[in-house]
Amino acid sequence: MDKKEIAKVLEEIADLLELKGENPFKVRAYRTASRSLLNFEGNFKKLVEEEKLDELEGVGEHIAEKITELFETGKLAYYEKLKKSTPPGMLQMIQVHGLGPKKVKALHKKKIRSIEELKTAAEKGKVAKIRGFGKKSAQNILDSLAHREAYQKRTLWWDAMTIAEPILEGLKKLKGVQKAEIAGSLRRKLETVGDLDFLVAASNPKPIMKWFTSLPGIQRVLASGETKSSVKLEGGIQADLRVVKESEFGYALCYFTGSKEHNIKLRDRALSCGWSLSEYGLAGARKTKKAATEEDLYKILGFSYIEPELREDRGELQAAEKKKLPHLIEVKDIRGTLHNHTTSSDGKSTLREMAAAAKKMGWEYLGISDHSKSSFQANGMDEKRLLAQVEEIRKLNASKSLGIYLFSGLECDILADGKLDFPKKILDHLDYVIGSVHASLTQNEKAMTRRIIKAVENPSLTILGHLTGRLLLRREPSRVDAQKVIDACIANNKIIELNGHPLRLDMDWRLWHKASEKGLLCCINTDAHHADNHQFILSGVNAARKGWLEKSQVINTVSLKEMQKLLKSRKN
Ligand code: DGT
Ligand code: CA
Ligand code: CA
Ligand code: ZN
Repeated sequence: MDKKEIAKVLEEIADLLELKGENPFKVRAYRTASRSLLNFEGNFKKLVEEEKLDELEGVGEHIAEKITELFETGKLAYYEKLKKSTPPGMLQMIQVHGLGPKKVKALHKKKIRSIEELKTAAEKGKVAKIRGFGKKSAQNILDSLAHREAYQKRTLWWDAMTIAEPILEGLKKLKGVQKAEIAGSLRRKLETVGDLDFLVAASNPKPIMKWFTSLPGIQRVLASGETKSSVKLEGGIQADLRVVKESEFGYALCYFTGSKEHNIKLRDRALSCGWSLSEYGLAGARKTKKAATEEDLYKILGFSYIEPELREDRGELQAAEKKKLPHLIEVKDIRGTLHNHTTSSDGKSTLREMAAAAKKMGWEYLGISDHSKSSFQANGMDEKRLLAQVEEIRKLNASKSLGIYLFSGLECDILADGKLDFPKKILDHLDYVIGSVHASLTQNEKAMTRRIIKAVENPSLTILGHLTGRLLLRREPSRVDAQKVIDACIANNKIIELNGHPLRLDMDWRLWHKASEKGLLCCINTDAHHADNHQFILSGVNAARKGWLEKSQVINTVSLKEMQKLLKSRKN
């Protein structure tokens, strides 16, 4: 475990001890130790290995032992024991956003001892009446519970894909399988998916169904029919399989790819020609109108081929009819990214490792943008460390030893009042500045919008990072008037990032089509915190494609020379 993860465990131990009503000094020691870890800027590994942890504030002999155990094994017996001895309802409740140990204890006293009881009590207005709660806090609890429920129903695209890919490979290898594809929202590259949909063409479905319903990672078989089965996989996600005849495959693939809204429009088009479209075929049409593939089907219905990412009923059919679909950006168009962290802040890989991995991606350049000082939890850099990094990058570029060009950037905090974390004279040393909101995320819409626009109007800012700060299936987006921010960015010649991290995908793809038509430029980044994270360019490009973006609307598709020019011209 690293420093940050260990700090989190210590904080959780403090919560659990407080729940148990332990000595407040003991509780406070864990909290102080957790904060000391986060604030420590030196070489943490060395500190542990040289047994000097007790030099940190709040860390005595006992806590030092626990930190060492976590650092070396990634586990802590004491922590596990503590969790086991806490009532499960309490453990669940403390994870509800906005409920700390004090509130959970107060609830417990009023015999509210599980998530279910909490929900009922809050709905009946009982929670609002408990001392220390009130109407607003009861409403916040209800909102958190609703989000929690919604989050549990879906899975991140990236995680779902990781599960689905080996299953698809398995299906393709089975004897008798003529075709196999992923369908549904997973194929449309939606940011989260409800379940996995597989489609197979084969003349004998039986052995395929048998293979599917006896996959190793299965929790439960939900349905097992002749041509359709559903299973629940370990981890809780459901997977559906359909087996069709090869002659039906094009129709079925289109149908099961969806979206439902897109399908309805397609069916309407067929109806207007006097045909009836289903997953099995196009009934009523002449024999010559037979679609072996999706391409054929769209053509028969009078459309050019529509990529799955666009099938969301957001104007794609009208565009396809007029042959005006965008020429969507592809991963191979990307020549580098600009939002990347290193061990100088909270990244896990060094500058050189990040650069080497980017070169392996086939990129020409990489922009380094570690955190600024106000992001102390992410080990943000102060002026001195930042300037040292600028110098290091300058030297590396001059030595030409990396085989890839590095840009000096910064992910600069946008403070609560809209100011940037560093003054102009420091930011002037950089090739570019990404401005991001990391704290005070709960401001109201007006304040947040004003704050971000103020940053956008700052001449030192080049790119606006992850607009809403959302973490998919974990944290709701902050409230902000995106249209106003988009307009401000266009007026001030600023770029908005499409953060490709599978948890973020922020700014949302639904906003890109219209914004780019107005002239907004995009930078697809990965927000890499590890050399392996450059892979996230795939989820970033997926979202860009869902937002109708073309290569020319994404700045990091240009060559190194052009990028140097572009960044220079955008410096005030
Ligand atoms: P999800 O799983 O919630 O992320 O979203 P999808 O789109 O994967 O939905 P799913 O798994 O329920 O169904 C897969 C596809 O099957 C869906 O995208 C379109 C098609 N489909 C399902 N139910 C209907 C329906 O009632 N009408 C039509 N036209 N198509 C449907
Ligand atoms: Ca699905
Ligand atoms: Ca499904
Ligand atoms: Zn970042």
